[in-house]
Amino acid sequence: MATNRTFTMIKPDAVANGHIGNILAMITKAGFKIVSLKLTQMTVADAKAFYAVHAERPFYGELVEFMSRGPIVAAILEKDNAVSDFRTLIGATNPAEAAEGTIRKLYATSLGENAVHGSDSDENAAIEGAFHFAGREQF
Ligand code: 3AN
Repeated sequence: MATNRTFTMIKPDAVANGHIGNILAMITKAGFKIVSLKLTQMTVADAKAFYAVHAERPFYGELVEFMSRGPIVAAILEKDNAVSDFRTLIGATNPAEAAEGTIRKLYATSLGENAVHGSDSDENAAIEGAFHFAGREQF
């Protein structure tokens, strides 16, 4: 059954480059309600666990190093069709291929450092949200 929540992170590149406010504004203007939100930093162990699904990929080490190198903004977002609509709002994984007006087109710097994460399924949205937020932090 489709749910109406997705999980996102504003990644260390976009936080370091001062884009938190603009990205949150794009998210809320697109109709997403923020139901959980925090500035946090993943340890290397956290990033390894979060991206365990990519453990066999050649970019895993680089991804873990990048995602743990500085603060991120973690958030759970609510909207009808949240997972799919949020993937549309952020654009393609590679910013060079991202559509005009998408968050990655505007703020991502490279394929590896692509500004934002968006869950790829309802199941992963629930797992990823629970990874970062206790039940009492989900409104
Ligand atoms: P998406 O974030 O669009 O769902 P995934 O799940 O394929 O993309 O990849 C997860 C993350 O791994 C990406 N956001 C990106 O930071 C990184 N990544 C994906 N493919 C590559 C690659 N070929 N080289 C370096 N990093 C990559």
